[in-house]
Amino acid sequence: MDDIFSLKKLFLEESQSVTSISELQQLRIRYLGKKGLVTSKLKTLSSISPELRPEFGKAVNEVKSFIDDDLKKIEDRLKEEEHKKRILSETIDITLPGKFVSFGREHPINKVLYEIVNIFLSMGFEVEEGPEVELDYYNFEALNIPKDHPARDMQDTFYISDDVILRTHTSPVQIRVMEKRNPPLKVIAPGKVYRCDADISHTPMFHQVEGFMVDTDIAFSDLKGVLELFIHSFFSVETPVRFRPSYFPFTEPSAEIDIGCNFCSGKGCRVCKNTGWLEILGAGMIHPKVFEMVGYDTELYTGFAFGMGVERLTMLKYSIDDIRLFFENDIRFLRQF
Ligand code: 2U9
Repeated sequence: MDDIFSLKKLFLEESQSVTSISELQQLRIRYLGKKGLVTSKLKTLSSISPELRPEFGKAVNEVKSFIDDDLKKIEDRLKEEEHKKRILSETIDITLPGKFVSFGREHPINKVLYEIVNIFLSMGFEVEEGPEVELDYYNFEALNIPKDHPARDMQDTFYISDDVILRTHTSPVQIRVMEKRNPPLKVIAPGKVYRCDADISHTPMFHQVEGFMVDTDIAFSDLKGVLELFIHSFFSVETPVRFRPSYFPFTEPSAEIDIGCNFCSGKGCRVCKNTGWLEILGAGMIHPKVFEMVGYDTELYTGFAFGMGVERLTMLKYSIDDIRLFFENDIRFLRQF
């Protein structure tokens, strides 16, 4: 009987130091488990003399239910403590500043590219795209660019192989369109182009929007009207426009189009090299040789074509003096547009 009372005393001592559910589990096994201290006492019941057995049995069962009850109480207390601890650790300090979420935004080049495309869409042009890795035939040959033209030089064009290159303009898109479809056509070709060049105003990859219109009686005046309308929508209705004679192998006659310098209002400055004018577009009437290459009747059809560099237009619109800023991915620069 003394053993039983000291077992209860031992339990009371040991249960004091329990601080977690897993320790409590160990304690339960130690006392009430199959080979536990209390269970082994119950197993000795048969070896006790019949007169003492009821009293002994009663005492062991009392200690057993005492330990059982106490274990439950400790378990409730530990669970309550753990719950409180968790609530405390999960407390949110609503006075702390929120986490900063950084949003991306449209790149200024894409923004201006879509702006240009939308102006032409509003004039009824369609958008066509084509491959950036292009055949020499579509990029040069079909555009009446002769074999000895400087643009064909290794210095200016990225060659993949003898007859495969990275397109140097989006003009091959228009050749492909003309090969597939017949006039009337009113198409723009926006996209990336590649030229072996790098300085303050040139990068090896840049964006162009080219366009063309072909029908039975397209005149130079149509070209003039469309491009003036474009310039006045893109810059402002006040912007002065000037057509200047030029030369391209794929157009005849050809012109370069200038706008009044918006840095000095035409007075002459460093940006316009004291001319008061800035070149923004190239254009002309599509050369009959180009029509012949795609099998169009040159007696029946005429057309105009034009081309512009998106980086250059963006630089002029936002007074940016170094093209490389577009490709450095400095978020402080990109955020301004
Ligand atoms: C076809 C026929 C003719 C497209 C044209 C230009 C003039 C031009 C430059 C502007 C700045 C290229 O990005 S830039 O360096 N482009 O000056 N482009 S006419 O003429 C075509 C196109 C397709 C079938």
